[in-house]
Amino acid sequence: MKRTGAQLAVYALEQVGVKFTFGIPGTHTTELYDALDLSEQITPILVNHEGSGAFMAEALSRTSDSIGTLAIVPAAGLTHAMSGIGEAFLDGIPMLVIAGGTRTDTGRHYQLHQFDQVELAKNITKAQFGIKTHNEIIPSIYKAYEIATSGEPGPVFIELPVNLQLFEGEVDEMPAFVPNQDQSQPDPNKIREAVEMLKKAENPMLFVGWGAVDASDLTVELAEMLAAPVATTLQGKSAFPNTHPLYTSVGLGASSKPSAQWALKKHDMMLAVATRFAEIATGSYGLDPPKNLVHVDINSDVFDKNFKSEISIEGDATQVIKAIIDELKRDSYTHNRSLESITAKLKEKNEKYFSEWLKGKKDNIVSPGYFFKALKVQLDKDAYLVIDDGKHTFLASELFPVDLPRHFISPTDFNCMGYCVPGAIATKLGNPEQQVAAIVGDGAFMMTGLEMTTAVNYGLPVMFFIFNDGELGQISQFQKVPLNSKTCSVLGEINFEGLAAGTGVAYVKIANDHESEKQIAKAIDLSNNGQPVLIEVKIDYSKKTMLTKGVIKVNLKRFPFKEKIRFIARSLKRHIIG
Ligand SMILES: Cc1ncc(C[n+]2csc(CCOP(=O)(O)OP(=O)(O)O)c2C)c(N)n1
Ligand SMILES: [Mg+2]
Repeated sequence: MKRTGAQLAVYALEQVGVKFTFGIPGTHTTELYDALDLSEQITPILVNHEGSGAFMAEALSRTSDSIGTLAIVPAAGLTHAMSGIGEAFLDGIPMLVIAGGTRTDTGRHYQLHQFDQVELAKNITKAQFGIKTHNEIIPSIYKAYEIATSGEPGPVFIELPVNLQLFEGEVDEMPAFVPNQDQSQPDPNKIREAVEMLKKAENPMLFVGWGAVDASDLTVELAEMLAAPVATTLQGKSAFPNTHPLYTSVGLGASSKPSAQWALKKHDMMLAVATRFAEIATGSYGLDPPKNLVHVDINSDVFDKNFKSEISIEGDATQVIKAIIDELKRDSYTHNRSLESITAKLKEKNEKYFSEWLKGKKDNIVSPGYFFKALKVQLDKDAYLVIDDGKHTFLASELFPVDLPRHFISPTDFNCMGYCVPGAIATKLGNPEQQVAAIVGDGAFMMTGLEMTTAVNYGLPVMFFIFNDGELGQISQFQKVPLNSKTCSVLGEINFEGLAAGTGVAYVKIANDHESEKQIAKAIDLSNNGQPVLIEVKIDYSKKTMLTKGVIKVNLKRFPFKEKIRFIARSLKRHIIG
């Protein structure tokens, strides 16, 4: 049968369940875009910048059941998109990146956008496909989807040359997509060993990451069977209900909340699932090696990288946790700890920590504690929170409890500013019935904030809360004490009301603590009535988060003695003499 390459590609994308593509068309993708437009299943979404498009694809994969997909022009589209592809690559998020390719049938050189894209994509995607014939298109997209969604998921790159898209070619068949059912099981001997260790432990603790996000119910069951406190990574914050009495904090070590520090101090055995003990999760590796570590991950590369494990189990989080629960049940295991005293201690520590953020309402600025309290009370229980990277990230992670899996997302290990506005738009696209609140710093907002026009164009009533401190706050705070300067971390004046008007979103301002509740209610009301809304929050960043305190503490401690003296002397000199 004869089909154009564009038709074949769209057929394959439909078969693997794609619902949206993100990107900007160019001469190398107009046929693809036309075929996408004719699809009843797929809607191609126009973005302002492919970097935003990639953040959108990433966020759609995180918060919905269809895979985030890019449709971009060769080279320039790919280099722009790399920020979001990097997020997906380091956080294990499935994504399909379809780029047009220059003509392969003319023998011409120095074509527009001509570049070795496959080579460019190598360090930032799980696999790359440079398609050469019509017959390769469907099988390549199926294979790409399988790679993107299996093992540790990730982005996969596909180059589709423009001549294949444009012209008809003969294909042998149009096969339907049949998902690979192969599910390798975790090693039963290792499960047994882990169970023996859990049974012997006096104070086990769980630490879970994003890879366990769909195992939340099982993790709750296991934590309750063990009476074990639970901490999560930042990506994995929603992998365990934050209002559960056994939940402690995001992070492990000096940068985690006091409840997690208490549990860590007491633990004599740790079951870590789907975490790499990366820098953010551990607050710059600010903890002693976990005791009797059982490390579970789908990617065996992560074992023994940062902390040595006693037992490592390669496998999917859901399967491994289920297998452990089944074995414990078979042994009729019951713990002999006092669940009440453990949960009472965690409650006391968590409540005390939160109360430190509520030290009296201010008249001229917004305190993070009152803000997040009011936001939590007023948002629906199934609202999504999308965060960017900065000081606001850690405030949200410490002060806003999230109970439903995948309902809190943030750019974490690749840590790319600019994620939030596009990420929130895609989250709303994938979840039109749920509220979506974006929490973004003023600096990060300046990177991709104009994408609010996409929310307007597609009728997506996201609430964009901008924490306006006039600075790149997370960085300026680290400059202030040691350097007594804020080099390149003070932003110019930004007229957010003007930006709202210019992009067609509603505008609400929160200037002090007395206004928080009323203005949040107003924003939610506007959003519930179909209006995207920018909420400017005059935020008070004077109080440090645990993350900040912990990172400063552990890093300074590690400085060589002479360097420590030099830093302290320089700081004193700059603060005294200037
Ligand atoms: C693409 C990119 N550039 C620079 C950084 C370094 N960085 C991390 S947080 C931060 C400050 C963010 O400022 P803002 O968005 O205003 O958030 P705030 O910290 O003030 O809440 C910077 C510059 C980064 N993570 N990503
Ligand atoms: Mg800021």
